[in-house]
Amino acid sequence: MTAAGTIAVITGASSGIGAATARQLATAGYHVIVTARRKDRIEALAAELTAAGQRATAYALDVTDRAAVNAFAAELDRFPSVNVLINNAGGALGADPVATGDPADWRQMYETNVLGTLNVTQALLPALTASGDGTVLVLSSTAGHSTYEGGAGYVAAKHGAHVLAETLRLEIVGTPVRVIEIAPGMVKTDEFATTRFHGDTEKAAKVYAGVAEPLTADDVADTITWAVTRPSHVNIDLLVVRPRAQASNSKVYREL
Ligand code: 8X3
Repeated sequence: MTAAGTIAVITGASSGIGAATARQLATAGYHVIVTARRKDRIEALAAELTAAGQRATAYALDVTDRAAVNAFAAELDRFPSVNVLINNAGGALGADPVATGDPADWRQMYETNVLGTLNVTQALLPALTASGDGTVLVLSSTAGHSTYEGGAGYVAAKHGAHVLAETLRLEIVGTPVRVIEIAPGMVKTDEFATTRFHGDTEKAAKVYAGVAEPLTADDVADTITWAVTRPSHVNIDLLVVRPRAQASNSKVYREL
């Protein structure tokens, strides 16, 4: 897909992988529509990109609020077409065993990672199809493909996101919309682990302790940008990306 004149919507664009993806897609020539709950953050990001001569629009959005998502989709009518949707909003809450995990964390993770992706994908699919050349990208995780101790709530939610992507691809084959899933392993961002541990920065730091080079938000944004900018007939079904020091979710090399 060529970027000139095309619109890419990015959810969860206020930080981490979402913000990095917005920057890289804007650099690639897309008009990026950056959405997240934190209005100040996405407005600052859009202002930064616009000041650099790129095209960016901010729209405050909670992907779990279906009415708000529908209103957002209606707002997009003022653009000639919508070509790319990056479903990035989501994340982990808690790392407790099944025996003691907090159901509220599990519910919230299902809401953001699965229903949030469902809401935005359903609302934008008509416009993506009408564009004649659409892309739905789901940012899942290696947690969407295998499990690990303490991960069940997040793993279950990311398996849900994976299934959504895989099923949608089956259902819409023959339409001009492709469905891409990117599944990153360990990515060190400002917020992922701190959010997971409800603000406990010590526990968050342990996730990356001794790991030479966890992936960065830019590394993942790079794979997203690569996948989205392949020619339209090329569908990267699933791309799994991990740091070299991580062989599986539970097999990580640490220099301690
Ligand atoms: C992040 C990967 O290993 O923390 O999506 O579940 S992991």
